[in-house]
This record gives sequence, C-alpha cells and structure tokens, in this order.
Amino acid sequence: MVFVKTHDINELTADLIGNQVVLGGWVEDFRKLGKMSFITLRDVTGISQVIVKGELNDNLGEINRQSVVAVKGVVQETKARDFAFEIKADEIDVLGKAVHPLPVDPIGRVESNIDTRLNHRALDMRNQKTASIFKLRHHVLQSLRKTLAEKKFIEITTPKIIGSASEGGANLFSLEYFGQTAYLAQSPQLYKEQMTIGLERVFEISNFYRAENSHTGRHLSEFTSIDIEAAFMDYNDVMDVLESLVLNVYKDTSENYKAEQEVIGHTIEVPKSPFDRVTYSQCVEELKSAGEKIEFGDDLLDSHLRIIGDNHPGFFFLTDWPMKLKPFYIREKDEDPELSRSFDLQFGYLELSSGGTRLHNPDTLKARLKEQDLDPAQFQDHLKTFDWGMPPHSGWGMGLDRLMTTLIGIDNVREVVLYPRDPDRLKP
Ligand code: AMO
Repeated sequence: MVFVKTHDINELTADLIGNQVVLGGWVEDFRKLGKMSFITLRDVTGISQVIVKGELNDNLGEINRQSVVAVKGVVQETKARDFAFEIKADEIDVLGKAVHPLPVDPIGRVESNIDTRLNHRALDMRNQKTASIFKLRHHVLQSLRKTLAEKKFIEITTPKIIGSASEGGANLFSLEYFGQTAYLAQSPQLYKEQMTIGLERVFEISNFYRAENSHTGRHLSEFTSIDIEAAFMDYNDVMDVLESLVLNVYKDTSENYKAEQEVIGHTIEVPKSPFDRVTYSQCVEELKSAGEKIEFGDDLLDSHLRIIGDNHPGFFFLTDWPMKLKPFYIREKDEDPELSRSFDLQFGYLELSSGGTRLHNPDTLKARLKEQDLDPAQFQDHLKTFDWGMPPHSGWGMGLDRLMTTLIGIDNVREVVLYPRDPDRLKP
C-alpha cells in the first residue's frame, strides 16, 4: 500500500470529523485489549490516539513502540483526556520497525544520563524535552536573523579552513591540506572586519573551533557563534545591537512558544533592560571590597566572575577592559590609552559575548601585533585591506550555545548542541 501523509497531527480539526486522513508518525504506546487496540501516535507536531477494531485488529501483529507507522483512518471525537481527536483505523502499515531493546527510552519513563542520550541522539530527539530544546533553538536562530536583517546587517559565510590564525596562535586545530598545514577557524574575526569595506554591516552564524582542553559545562571544541561587524559604529552602538537582539530572542520565545517551555519545565522571563554597564575598574573595586587580592590589569578569574555575577545577577555588560587583556584588534580609549573600547556581555558569572571597537589604522594595528608577539607577516592578507579605505568599525561574537543555556535555565551546553564535540567526545 502506498501512503501519502495528508495531515500533521496538529492539523486535525473538528471540520475533519468523519473524513478519512492519512497520518504518519511513531508509536509512543501500544495496548491490545482483546477486541480492540490503542496506538498512541506521535509526529513532530503532536500526539493522537488510533483505535483499531474488527478484522484489522484480529490481523494486527505486534506493533513495537517507537516503530514508524502510517495510519489511514477516519477522524472522530474522543473521550480520552490527552487528545483532541482520535482516528478509527482502516489500514496500518509499519514503515520502519524499532528493534527492542532500545538504547534509551524516549518517553523518559526510564531516565538516561546525558552521555547515554548523546550516544543515541537521534532517538533522544523523540524525547519531548529534547525536541522542545531544539525547536526553541530553531526559533532563536530565526529571531536573531530577523532582528539583524531589520537592522540592515547582511548575512555572510566566511571560510572555516584557513591558512593562518585569526585570533593569534593559541587553541588552533590544524589539519593537512594538500601538502600544507591548514587550520580550523576560531572565529570569523578578520574576514568580518574586512567585509565592512563594502557591505558595512555584516553578520555570520556558523560553527567555529577551539582546541581548548576544557572540561566544563560551557566549553566545546566546536561551538556556534553569532558574529557581527558594523562600519561607522562604536562599541556602545554594537552593545545596543546586542542588547536588543537578546531582548527580542527572550520576548519572541517567551510569548510564542509556551508549549515548549511547559515541556522543558522552564518559564522564559524577559530580562529587565537596559542592561547595566559595569566597568572593569568598578569590578576590581568590588572584588577588593569582597577581600580578593586583585590589581588593575589582572585578568578576572572564574572565582572573580562568580563574585561579580552574584553582585550583578542576570545580564550586564562588563566594559572598558585594560588594553593588555584584549586581542590585538581592539582599540584604546582616547582619554586613557591603557583602557580599551571593549566589553563582555555577562549572564551572572557566564561570559556570553565579547566585542569592541577595532583598530582601523594599519600602522597602529601592526604595532599592536608586535606588542602581542604576533608576526605582522602572518597577517599580511588582512593588513593589506586596511590600505583600501577601511571604515572605523566595531563588532562582537556571542556563543549561541551559551545563550541557549540561559534561555532554558540549564547549565550544560551539551544539552543544546546536537552532537557536541569536546576533548572526550568525537563520536557519534
Ligand atoms: P571570544 O573568544 O570571547 O571572542 O568568543 C566569543 C564568544 O564565543 C563563545 N565561545 C565559546 N562557546 C563554547 N565553547 C567555547 N570553547 C567557546 N569559546 C568562545 C563565548 C564567547 O563569549 N573574535 C572575538 C569576538 C569579537 O570581538 O567580535 C571572539 O571570538 O560565548
């Protein structure tokens, strides 16, 4: 029998009562009670009940849970509490058999730990909590793209296989490339800056790679970054863009995706705005008051960020870092060249984004590279573009995976990434 799916489960309406439809999905539950069988059928949009009676029931073999079936039948009202309608089956075909025992129970009756779920991720996607996380991730991406397009940013895709480091030498994965050494891009930093020459405002949402031997809930070897770069903006302007982007993501998902929030068990609260802008120097003072031994110019350790995060719960910008703590492309403040026009967006202790105003004078940029023990010759392809009329520009990069953890109130990025890559995980 050839089945053509006529409806998704959430398309069943009262108008269809008495009509024949063809549904396709997987069996969440199967009960045979003598003369009748009940199939709980799920597809990506919802759940319904299928009633099997008479000859069809007599000839119905074993229908394994999680097998994929096509059901042709008539829509009818139901007394069951959990479903809007039910289907009285005329024909049932098993299209893909699930072989038991299955490695994880997608219904979650038997809890599996995260490693087991990640090892069987496709099946884990039938767990409604997991599916809701990835549906939300999809909506977040749509919201980000919509807001950025409204703000006149043009989406670009930069290379991921590169010939020299984009952010300096550390943490690069290298690979053999037709007899040369190539690297996996850590960020689109240099390319996105170059694109401001002709496109003015650009953004990219792509995966980037960091060979950091970190074993935390917030570090991955492959992560998704949202990057922007904008000509004729300074760091305050791009902080405004970032803030409205985050607020729109929270508003969109909180208002429009209630069902997903319910399944995940977390209510998305739109954060209060404007986000505080706290300077690095202020943070050093706060840390000193808390009894920490810290001086201006010291990097903020995880333990420091936990204290500062407690003082400023939720979203806030940490601005005006010392120049010596920032990458070579960040520009100094005119009134105090020891300070930079830079920021991180924090969610409590968690760093979500960093960015700033860039140097756009090629001589200063070369001098900064040398100061940071980087070889300007390695950056020739980048530096040459600064002689072609480079506009002043600013930008930032934000970890999408980390943003997702704040949105759904969990503390492990592995929950929001399909197939996470970390030092202990290369497969599946
Ligand atoms: P940075 O290195 O701070 O800045 O990275 C920006 C943001 O990317 C996310 N991120 C990560 N997420 C998961 N796992 C990782 N290993 C990881 N590394 C980074 C974080 C971080 O805040 N080029 C600059 C940005 C810019 O100035 O435009 C950069 O890459 O959320």
